[in-house]
Amino acid sequence: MSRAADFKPFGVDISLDDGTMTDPDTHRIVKTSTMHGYYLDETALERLIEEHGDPVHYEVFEPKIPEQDGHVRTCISKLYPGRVGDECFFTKGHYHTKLHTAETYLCISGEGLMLMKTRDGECAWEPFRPGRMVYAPPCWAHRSVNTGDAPLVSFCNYPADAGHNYGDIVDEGFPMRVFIRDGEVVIE
Ligand code: PAN
Ligand code: ZN
Repeated sequence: MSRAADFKPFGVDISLDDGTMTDPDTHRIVKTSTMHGYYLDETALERLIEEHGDPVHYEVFEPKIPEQDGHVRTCISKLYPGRVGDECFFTKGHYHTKLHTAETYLCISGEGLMLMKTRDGECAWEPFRPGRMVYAPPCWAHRSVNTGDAPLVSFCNYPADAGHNYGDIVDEGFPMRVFIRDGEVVIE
């Protein structure tokens, strides 16, 4: 059986300028075509894919850390700016499979907000701006939204055995959506 102490210390380089991790073990690239069903205006999503060649929606860079109790998983999340109709680009969002696990997000660059919700319908949002830490408590699903014109980059940390439950968000959605209308951010 592996002992936690068998895992060796390491470090990674993160570029604060462009929001990337040097030599990540995992680099998840999420294209717009995987976002069907998430936005209010499905026709606008299809148009975006057709006219802009299925742009990258967001990227996640991670070092390899065992998904085991005691470890902390860490990543860089880079969400590109853009709109589907007038709705701001967002990440798919998830509950943690192990529901009673929290997460911290430190915003490195860009602007936006984190939408959060519980299973019993409570919802909240917190602004992201460079240098601001946002805490997603245990039991709160979380989704990042980019309201700006530059990538929204965050440094995230959470218990390594938390797991990700995307399916329930596909079924339930989020009660809040974020739009840019007449140059203003509208949350409704
Ligand atoms: C983050 C997210 C990242 C991408 O690291 O995984 O922002 O968003 P989705 O996972 O919703 O596609 C995190 O919350 N990890 O638990
Ligand atoms: Zn999470």
